[in-house]
Order: sequence, then C-alpha cells, then structure tokens
Amino acid sequence: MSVFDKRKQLIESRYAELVSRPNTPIEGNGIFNRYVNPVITADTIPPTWKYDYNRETNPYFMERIGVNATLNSGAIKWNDKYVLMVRVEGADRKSYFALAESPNGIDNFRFVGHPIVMPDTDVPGTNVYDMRLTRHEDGWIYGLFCVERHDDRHPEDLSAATAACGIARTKDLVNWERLPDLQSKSQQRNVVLHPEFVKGKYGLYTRPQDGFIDTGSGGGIGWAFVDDMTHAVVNEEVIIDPRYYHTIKEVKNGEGPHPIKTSKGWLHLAHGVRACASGLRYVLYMYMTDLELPWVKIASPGGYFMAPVGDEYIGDVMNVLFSNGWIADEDGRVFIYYASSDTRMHVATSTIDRLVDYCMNTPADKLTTSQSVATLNHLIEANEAILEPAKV
Ligand code: M1P
Repeated sequence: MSVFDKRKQLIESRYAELVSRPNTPIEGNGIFNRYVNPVITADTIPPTWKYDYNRETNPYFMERIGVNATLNSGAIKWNDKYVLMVRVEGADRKSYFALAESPNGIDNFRFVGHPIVMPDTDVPGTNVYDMRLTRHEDGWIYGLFCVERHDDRHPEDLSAATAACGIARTKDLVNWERLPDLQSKSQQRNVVLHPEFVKGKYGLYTRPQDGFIDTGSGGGIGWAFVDDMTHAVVNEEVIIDPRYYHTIKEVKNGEGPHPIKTSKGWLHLAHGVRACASGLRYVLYMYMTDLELPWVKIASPGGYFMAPVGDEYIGDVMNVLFSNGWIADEDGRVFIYYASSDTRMHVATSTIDRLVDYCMNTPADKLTTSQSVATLNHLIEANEAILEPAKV
C-alpha cells in the first residue's frame, strides 16, 4: 500500500473512532455533572478540512492546513440537534466559525457543511471569535462576536489592537447577513443580545473596556437598550454586575451566553477573571435577574460555579474556563458548553431547577474573610443541630 493510502486510512479511522466515541457523566457536586471526554477538540475537525486528498500533489498525505484549537462556542437547539457555533483557531492564529452538531448534546459532535463565510464590514476585521447566538423574538437568529483589528493609532506597536462587537443575523445558521458593528463609546467584547424585547427595545449585555485587554474604568457587565439592530448604537450603559476587589471577578468579567428564562427570573452564566502569580485565572459564575427588568440582579451566589479541574488547567492559555453557549431543553435539562484553557470544548449538564436552586440558595460573597467564616459556621451549626441535636 502506498504511503498516501496507508496514512489516509489511519487518519480517517482515527477520526471515525473519535467522532463516534460515547461520553459518560461524572457525578459531581449536585449542581452539575461534568463528562469524561471533551466534546470537541482540534482532532474533531474533518480530515478533508486539513488534508489535500490529491495523491499527485500530496503523495505523503501530509496535513496542509493545521488547526490549533476549538474553543468558545455559541450554542443553539436546531432541527432537534444540539448545534455549536465553534470558534476554530487555525495554526495561523486566525479564528473562524464552524458548525458542529450532535444528536444528544454530549457526544458524537461532527462538523457539518463548510466553515462559515462571514461577510466583512467596510473595515475588515483581522480576527473574529466567541459568537453568542440569540434566537430573538423578532424572528432572526443573531450572532454577536468579537471583531479584532490592529489599532492603527499605534503603527509602531504590532500588538496594539481594538475590540468591537460584530453583529450578523441569519435564518439558517449558514447564510449570514452582516450588520454594522455595535457603536459604543468604549471598546467592547463579550456583548450578548437578550432574546426578548424589553419595553419595546432590544437589550444588550455589554462589557465596556478601555483597551483591548484591560477593562480599565469599565466597571463590569453592563446593560444597554438599542433601538435598531441594523444600526446598533449604545447611548447609555448601566453596570449591572460590577467587578469587586478580592473576588473571582476582580480584574474583569463578561456575560456568557444569553440568559435562560425561568419562572423565577433570568439565569445568567458569566466568566470572572482574577490575577495571580501565574497570570489570569478565568472561572465561570452565575447570577439571576428580574423577569421584567433583566438588568436588576435578584440572586448572586458567592464564588465560582465552575473552575478548571485536572486537564482543563492545561492548554494554550492556562487556567481558563470560558462559556458562551448553553442549551435549555424543553424537559428542563441544561447543557452547558465550556472551553478549557482556550483549547477544547466540554459539556456539563444540569437542570433549570438545580441552577435556580443553586443561585437562590448559595450564600452570597459578603466580601471579607470574617463574613465568610460566619457564613460557614452558620451552615456547620445548623447541620450539627440536625445530626447531633442532643449536643447542641
Ligand atoms: O484567554 C481567555 C479569554 O480572554 C478573552 O476574554 P475577556 O474578553 O473576558 O478577557 C477573550 O479573548 C476570550 O476569547 C478568551 O477565551
């Protein structure tokens, strides 16, 4: 057998095995379950997206277009399938979007179609990433994502960049109409469209930031009303979930996917960032807001909801969990899609009831160590009264 045929067979059989591998849950803390395997990695990319299949031009069946990572994915239930809008980062550092679907949300994810052709605006972005998908009650599915361009005000600095919120909409997830970028006084990343009209307007969760990396004076996750998504302008922004000293969101935070509507309020998933000697640590946290006034916080469980464990710590950007996609099924199950260390995608499962219970009944962070000890002793003493009533 030729080198070409031998290698082609090997690569295709490895791929076929990977995309049909079952996944199993790991019983967790009662709030959510992780799963044994990641759901999408760079190896889930189909061989036809990497290899030249022409034996004349590629006799060694060599990889021609490498993939570095598959990460921060938007999510939506579509035609009964669990669909991820994956950020695929090529070996050339450029990211693009591609759709992967699974019949059950936990395994058998396969990329479908071709990488998405996202139309450019007049000033093309150098990179696009981290799409949040929102099926809005206006009938469109919107994709909001970060658009990165070189900051030409600093031609001498090759790392100077700007972040803006790119906006596109679709009816089929494949063909996209690009709309103008969000206009806002500050740079923006992690902007998310609320799925319903509020007071007759569109609502955006924003993340104002002074620079490309630093949020600076941008105080946290914001809320803004927008009249028209085809020319979206943020005139006024209120901070609804502020950063705070010595918490998991001291350095920055950002909304994850759009919130899930429940009978008790809107469930939010977000990421919080703090600094440590090894760099930045990204964890996921939750909060809830009022049903009628989605910018008003009604529950704020203290600490993180999920932080990296085991292999999740390791990857391109260590110590990072990031989520911009989850799916709430009609039966109350919630599929939380998260990336670890900017490298691969995982799923965790929970239910609406459990997540609401978590948000409503987890003690809030009271912001000092003595208050944390008081909260802890309150729980321990209450447990002792149940378990050893005679001693109390
Ligand atoms: O590297 C971690 C994350 O950093 C950025 O997130 P944020 O805007 O909150 O700092 C993004 O570039 C994100 O893609 C990345 O996962």
